[in-house]
Amino acid sequence: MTRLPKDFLWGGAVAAHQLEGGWQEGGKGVSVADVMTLGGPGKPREITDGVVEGKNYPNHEAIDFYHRYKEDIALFAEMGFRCFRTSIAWSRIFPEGDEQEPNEAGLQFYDDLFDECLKYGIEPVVTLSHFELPFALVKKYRGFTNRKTIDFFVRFAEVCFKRYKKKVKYWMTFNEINNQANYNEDFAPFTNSGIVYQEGDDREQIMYQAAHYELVASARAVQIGKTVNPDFEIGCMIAMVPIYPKTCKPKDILMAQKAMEKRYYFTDVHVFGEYPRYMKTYFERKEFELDITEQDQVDLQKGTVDYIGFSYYMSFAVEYQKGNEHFEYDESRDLVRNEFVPVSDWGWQIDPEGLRYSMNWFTDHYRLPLFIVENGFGAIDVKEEDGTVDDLYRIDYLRAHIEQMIRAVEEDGVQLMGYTPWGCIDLVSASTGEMKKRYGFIYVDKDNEGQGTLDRSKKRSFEWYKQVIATNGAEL
Ligand code: P53
Repeated sequence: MTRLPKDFLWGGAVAAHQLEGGWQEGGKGVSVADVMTLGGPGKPREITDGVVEGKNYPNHEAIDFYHRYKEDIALFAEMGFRCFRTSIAWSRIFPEGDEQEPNEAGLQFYDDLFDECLKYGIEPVVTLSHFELPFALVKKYRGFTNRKTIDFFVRFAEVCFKRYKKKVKYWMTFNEINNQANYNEDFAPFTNSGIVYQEGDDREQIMYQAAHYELVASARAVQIGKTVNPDFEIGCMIAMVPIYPKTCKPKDILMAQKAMEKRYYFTDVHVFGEYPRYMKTYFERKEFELDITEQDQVDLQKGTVDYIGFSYYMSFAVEYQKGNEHFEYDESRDLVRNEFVPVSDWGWQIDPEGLRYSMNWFTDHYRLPLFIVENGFGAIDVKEEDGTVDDLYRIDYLRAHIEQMIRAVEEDGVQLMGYTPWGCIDLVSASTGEMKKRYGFIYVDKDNEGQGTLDRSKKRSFEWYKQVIATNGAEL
């Protein structure tokens, strides 16, 4: 047997907007995910100003989990899931985001969903904000660029904590809060924070301000959560993409170190309740004027997280460019190909050892338990006539990563709570809006254009993962 704990949380992960559909059911409001069209590899999703007639919005129907969740959870139970990570679609609970009172139909939906999980002994693991900001908050307040949005989030979090305090123990506040470190592209600032940039904006400064309000909102939510139920485990959620130096030239090493700071300082604030010195000196040098009050600093200190939830798909590499005197990192400019690892069809660099490296890196820096809440391989699957999919490539990817994960626990002593591979059932890709980029153990019959029966069928990886769970990772 492996040395993973007996109660290790094996499961799977999804996000409401990527599978539920039912975008107008039960009084749900329009979310940021509802105004993003279909994109593709190298073709960013268009962000429209509201829902525009005639465009393809893949999240509107998604895989119709809203109506089919019982069937899907039965399949998760068959695989032996001990937990199921999903998010609560904010705009089901507060359709416009700024209401005083929550929407009962939305709350009831998640009561039913969590009951269905608990029926099988599956522990819900819940993300509060997973790229699902009510779109009205974007229009009326410019999303998280506005301090008022802190209060809207905190109200939403409090309602959820109170309502589900007996059903949900594991929480996360903001999904992949650090994606927006990539502020020169539109996708991450919009999905993380509801930022729609205007001409002439200082994109970087605006991003740091919005991220600050989110960090404060997270800390205030943690404080409230702990009073609602002291047994809650509330974590942050970081997109871990370790950044390697291209070579061992000292300038490449420094470049990678500085790039890591810009992508991961978010974790320092979540865990230590204060900004690291390198960010304070950076803000000073750039003369950013950020609204960070004394009360914010108190709140950050009082609302530190219990664990680090993170996603891991790939690693990056950077190279120092002449003239970059301060080793400034621009994710849309500075990444280079790492020729020592293969890439997926979507250009993601596959690097299982990077997972072990990341687990050590987090533990060395923060000394908190970790929870791998996303990992997986987005690939094009071919469905056979009998409905099966021979996805050996997915099994290979997951096996290689689980091997490294177990080595980090057994050989490096990392404390790990669980592992929930991404998109355990096929769903809409976040970055491209495609159905074709599949992650699931369960195939869903639907294509990029929205055609298909929505029928579910088991892939080869279904039985494989079931075995992995049954043997607690011993048989891969
Ligand atoms: P898709 C970028 C880098 C790493 C993870 O991604 C990312 C992103 C943004 O897409 O997102 C996470 O669907 C995210 C999920 C998402 C999943 O990774 O683009 O938390 O919502 O679906 C996979 O292939």
